[in-house]
Amino acid sequence: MEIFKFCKIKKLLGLLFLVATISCKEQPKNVQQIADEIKVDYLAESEKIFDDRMAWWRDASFGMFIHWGPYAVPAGIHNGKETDHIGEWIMNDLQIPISEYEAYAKQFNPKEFDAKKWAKIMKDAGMKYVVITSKHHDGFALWDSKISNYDIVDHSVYGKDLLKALSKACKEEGIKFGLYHSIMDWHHPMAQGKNYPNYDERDSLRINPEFPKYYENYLKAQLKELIENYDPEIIWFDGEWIPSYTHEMGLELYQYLRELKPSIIINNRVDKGRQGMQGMNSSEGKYIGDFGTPEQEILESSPDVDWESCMTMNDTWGFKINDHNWKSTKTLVHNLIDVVAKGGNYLLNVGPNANGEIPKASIERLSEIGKWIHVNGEAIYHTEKLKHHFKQGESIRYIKKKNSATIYAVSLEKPKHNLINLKYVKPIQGSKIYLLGFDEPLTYSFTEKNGLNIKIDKEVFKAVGETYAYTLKIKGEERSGF
Ligand code: FHN
Repeated sequence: MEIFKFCKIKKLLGLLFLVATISCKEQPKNVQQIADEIKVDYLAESEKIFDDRMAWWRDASFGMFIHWGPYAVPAGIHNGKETDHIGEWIMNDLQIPISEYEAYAKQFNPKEFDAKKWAKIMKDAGMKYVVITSKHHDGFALWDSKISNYDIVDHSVYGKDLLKALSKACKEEGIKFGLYHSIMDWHHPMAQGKNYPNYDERDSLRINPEFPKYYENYLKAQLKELIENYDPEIIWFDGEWIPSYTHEMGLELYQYLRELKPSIIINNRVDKGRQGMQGMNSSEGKYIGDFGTPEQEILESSPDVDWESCMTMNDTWGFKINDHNWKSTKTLVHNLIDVVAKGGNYLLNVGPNANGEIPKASIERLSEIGKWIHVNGEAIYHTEKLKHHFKQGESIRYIKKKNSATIYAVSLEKPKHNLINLKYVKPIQGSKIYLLGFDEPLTYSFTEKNGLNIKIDKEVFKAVGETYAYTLKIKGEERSGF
């Protein structure tokens, strides 16, 4: 709420208080009681307050997504049958009755889970925040919920609070802690928890008349205990597509969570505006949510709204024993650069196994990404997209340092003939140009006709070594108009 509005309200309150005191007809409410009744309307937040709240998230650029739960126990195979879909959907796709799935949840016993180790892996990878499944569609709670016993402490043999340990370890490493929470719930009888033979009857096509009770007394109650006990910075909703969940619920839930924690950041899947896997809100209608959520894809464009591309390293979010289709580290680094050049964040997923171990192939890639970021991170964090050009050809991306004249040109391939030509940046006359990872300035020339030509001698590459992308640091301004 803008400051001048608040001052007006304060004057009004003072007047009201005066009138109430003079009349003395009834016990006057004190100013605080009146003020408490005036709620901040978070659905009409000013741009300035929104920008201040989003600032850390925009600067962070890179986070870890974690899909973890009882689905890691079957790990893609149930009664000898293997699902060809994502692992966390096994209950639905192989039509596992609730009682049988509850047995997997009971068996869930991640004895090797080490929260400190996970937080260190995130930190060394250059990830500034984490979003972990508090509850996925299967309805199982990875924390000690007082609202339900279908959780890691009361139902599983493991018996310890996973979110409590991880939120503590992340705070110690300076990693912002976020939660993925599914609105759809295949376990709760007032949501989609019916032993229907298949998903379509569960709720993808029908309205559950009891859903409002689940929404009010279960979904909101569990979110309240998550915010009060684990202090997340982000709530990442999913499963909003079900017909039982309405736009009105979305608006109300957003307001409710912001009142619980005004600084919390909430994705656009809290509401109904998302356009499928492309993840951005429809321009028709006023849908709420702080950022768009393209899934398994990177936007072609560079929109002027906040967005985050979430992606798996292989083909599944939740652990599957036989999914070895790992993306190369080069692809993952190039995805990060491409997303940041377009003004977005990259949320890269790991799917830990039932023992509580992050797959070795994920750890290897995260370590390699961390080594690249260790040299080139200044081009990733606290940056913004250029106004006109985020790329040149297919192999160059442009990124601007916030509140600075520094522009980074990142070559996704090793420049040929030790020369790189940049069209869209004009260096400040006499300024020095560097290749990150090499201390000495590079030789370059600039003309309006030919643009910026930068020479990178062989010994420079030798010093920097073979790497996933080469970042040139230029003090200058963007050239537009062509
Ligand atoms: O159904 C979920 C899926 O299991 C996974 O959580 C992804 C990643 O956010 N979201 C939904 C599919 O769009």
